[in-house]
Amino acid sequence: MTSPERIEGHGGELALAALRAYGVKEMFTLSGGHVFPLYDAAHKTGFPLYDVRHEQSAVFAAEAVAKLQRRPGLAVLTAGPGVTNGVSGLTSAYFNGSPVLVIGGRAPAFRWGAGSLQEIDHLPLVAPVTKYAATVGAGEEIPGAVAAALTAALTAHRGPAFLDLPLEVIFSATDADAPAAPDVPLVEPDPDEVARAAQLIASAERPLIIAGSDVYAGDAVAALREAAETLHVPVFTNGMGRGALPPEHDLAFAKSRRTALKGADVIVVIGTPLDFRLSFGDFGGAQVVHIVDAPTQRATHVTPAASPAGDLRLILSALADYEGVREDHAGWIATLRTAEDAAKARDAEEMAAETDPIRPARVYGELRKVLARDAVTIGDGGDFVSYAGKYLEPAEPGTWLDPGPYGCLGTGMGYAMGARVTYPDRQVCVLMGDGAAGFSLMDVESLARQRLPVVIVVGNNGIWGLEKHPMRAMYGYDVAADLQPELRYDDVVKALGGAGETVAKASELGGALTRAFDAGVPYLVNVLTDPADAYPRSSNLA
Ligand SMILES: Cc1ncc(C[n+]2csc(CCOP(=O)(O)OP(=O)(O)O)c2C)c(N)n1
Ligand SMILES: [Mg+2]
Repeated sequence: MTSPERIEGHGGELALAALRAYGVKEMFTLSGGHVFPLYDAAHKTGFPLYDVRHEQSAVFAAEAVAKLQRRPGLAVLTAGPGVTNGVSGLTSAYFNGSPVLVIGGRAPAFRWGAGSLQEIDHLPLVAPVTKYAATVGAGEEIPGAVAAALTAALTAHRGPAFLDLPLEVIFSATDADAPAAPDVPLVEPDPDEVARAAQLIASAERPLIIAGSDVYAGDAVAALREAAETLHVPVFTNGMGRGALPPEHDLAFAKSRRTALKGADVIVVIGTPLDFRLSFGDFGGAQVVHIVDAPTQRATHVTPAASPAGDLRLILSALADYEGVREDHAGWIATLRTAEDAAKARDAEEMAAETDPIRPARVYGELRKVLARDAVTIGDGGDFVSYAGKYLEPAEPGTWLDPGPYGCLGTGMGYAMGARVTYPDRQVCVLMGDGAAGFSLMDVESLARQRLPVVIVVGNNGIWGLEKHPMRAMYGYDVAADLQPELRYDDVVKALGGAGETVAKASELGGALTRAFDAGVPYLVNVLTDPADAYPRSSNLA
């Protein structure tokens, strides 16, 4: 450092100084010479660095950190194949609105086109799935570029950003202006649109809230609760919104969704798109209020009755302060509670059922007995994860990680790494299909070597269940949908430095799960589940 206003060093040092200023606390990476200066900067300053066996896990780990902690997550990927291997992770972050920054190495600019190793222009590949993508042309531009990329990533609607640093830029020493303190703009909602939404909700007879990931990402969980309580509106959740109201809250609902959607006259969708998960915003006769964190998130395929766009805390606090006439919706809430209780009783039976082979419901019944309230659960798979969504009830916000609407298999070990780094002392549990396991299980080696214990529960039905059953229903036969039955994924984990066991009897699940959480190393419980069991769904394409 020359003075408080100027910093000097090689490109890696300048980048890391700016990254720190924006709250980045660790780097996820897989080795590559093009990015050595970033490692050098981290090594010399004790900045935590975690490495993986496939770049997608680095990006997923960065995304988990970003999702859970509401701050930027960083993945550093080498030029060319390192970056292209990270594209599915970037795309998932784009769909999830996660503030992930990928810094790529890049072949040298001074001989661009001459055929350097791993030479490709990354920008056209990543531009459609990032909010900001740029190549940094000179060392002194690095802090400014990092600040611009992270400002874009952190500004609602949040999302990933990408920078690449040509070889001579990242390796050369220079000096530059020190990064300024982050200044992330707040998106101000239109007060008239907020008032219109409040009036619609307050005067509805049977209103209903569906709160999604941006409520957590926008740190608006408390404001959501206040708005729901003062306006007396039942709340359903999806994605990172799950757990926003504790399950025992009078207004928290999960199982009576069908009754609620059928009966509601006003449906308030907050912080989640009107996509396939919400019948594309078509709820029959009900009016829709769509509350989003930025104007870009407004649906273009439907016209809601009102659609306030802006900082969700501001919008939800304004709803909570509504002073007009408010209904108590007591009859409507009681109707839903009756449906909810009946569904819960059915679930409880399924979760206790003693079947041979084991059905997924029982796995979750046993898991619920050993999971702590603040446990982080991660879903990576098909039907097995749909069941996790149905039977697990996150008790606290920010404890449930699913892949989001992009639906990318393979998040498992990366998300687990990000969750473990975030919460060194909590339970971290990955619910994994046996098919999904193939994408990231090698990264158990990364977890074991870096002493990052997690529990992995595999629903091992020997098939790509979510594809096999629909294909059979559609064609009467299936192809490319079988996996090796009863494969010992626990032995794979043992070979990689973890531990595990196979469970074929329901009565043995409890003991295995207890051992898994006590193990202190990555531990895989390989549960042989019923291949005949298919998750009931209306639309079967995934
Ligand atoms: C990267 C990727 N490839 C393929 C798919 C399509 N897909 C969605 S679910 C699924 C089956 C998952 O099988 P498994 O993990 O074994 O879970 P199961 O349905 O058997 O419980 C597949 C192949 C996808 N979503 N993402
Ligand atoms: Mg399977």
